[in-house]
Amino acid sequence: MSIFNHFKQLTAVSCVAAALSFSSIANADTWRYAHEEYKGDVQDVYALKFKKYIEDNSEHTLQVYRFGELGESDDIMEQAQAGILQFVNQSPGFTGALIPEAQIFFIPYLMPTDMESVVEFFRQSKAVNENFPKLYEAQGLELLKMYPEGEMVMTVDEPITSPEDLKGKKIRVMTNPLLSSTYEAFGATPTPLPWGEVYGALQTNMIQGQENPIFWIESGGLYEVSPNLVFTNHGWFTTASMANKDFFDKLSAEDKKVVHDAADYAFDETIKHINGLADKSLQKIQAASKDVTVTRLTDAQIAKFKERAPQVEATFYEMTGDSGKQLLDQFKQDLEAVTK
Ligand code: 6CS
Repeated sequence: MSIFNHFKQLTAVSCVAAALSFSSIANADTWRYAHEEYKGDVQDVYALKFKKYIEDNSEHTLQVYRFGELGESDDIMEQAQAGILQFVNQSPGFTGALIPEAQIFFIPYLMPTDMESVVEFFRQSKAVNENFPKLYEAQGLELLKMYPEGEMVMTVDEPITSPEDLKGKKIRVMTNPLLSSTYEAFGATPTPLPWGEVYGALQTNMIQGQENPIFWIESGGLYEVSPNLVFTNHGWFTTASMANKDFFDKLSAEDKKVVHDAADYAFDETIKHINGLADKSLQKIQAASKDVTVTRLTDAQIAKFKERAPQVEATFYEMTGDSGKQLLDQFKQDLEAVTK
């Protein structure tokens, strides 16, 4: 081969290489993902594992925004629906206005109390993995995962053991109407507030209690201003990660797979993280404050709260009609499958 031809061939090879690397750089996007919690919290663990999988398995990078960086939960949902964010993690506790059926998680005493059954339920449930994605899709969202964060615990200004003890107490709830019905049924005065206002409202006695998983009571310092923890066994804090649907639909088949696989990976890693987390957080709280009390309701005391659950279920039907009924039937079947 003449020097000239050799040079031509080399030039062609480097042009192809340059074009290939240019095209992969051109396809390398930075995606934005916002969630509702602080550094090291459960949603942050999920987001960082999701990021790791995406970055290890594609050209793309993920920018994660935590609570407050882009606003409250409702703000990040608006930004995701508008396509300003590609991904958002919003808990059903705030999604009730958009998707009334998402309030199903607030029917008290529906979920089992042991973590193994809860996790199996999220893995296997047809209601969670087949019905919910359609409901989110109707709002322009590709549901990636619903996952549990921890069992709900009430914190109150004094230890309580019955619905009568909650009379006259303003208890903060996330902003979904069904959760208000639950606390009304429990004998309290429900007070819906976005997260950013909860600590201050407890501190100034505008409200006398709230509910959340223990890791959050520890990480948000809620025990400092609401020190009486009451284990009622009435439900699990559930959350959900999702993508803007227009964005997702335009991805290549390969990228779509990476996104869903990243959600599976993040789910598994998050479940490992929450295993034992409640106990560790309770120990930290007890080491940090002498004012904290822990009340674990007896079965008889729980029965007094539980007997009020059917009225909340009736309200769920009123709020969601046939679609809610179908979902709840499926939900119950799925729960039976994992608890029997
Ligand atoms: O109570 C809340 O509003 C918050 N609780 C948790 C566990 N995560 C985020 C949410 O905003």
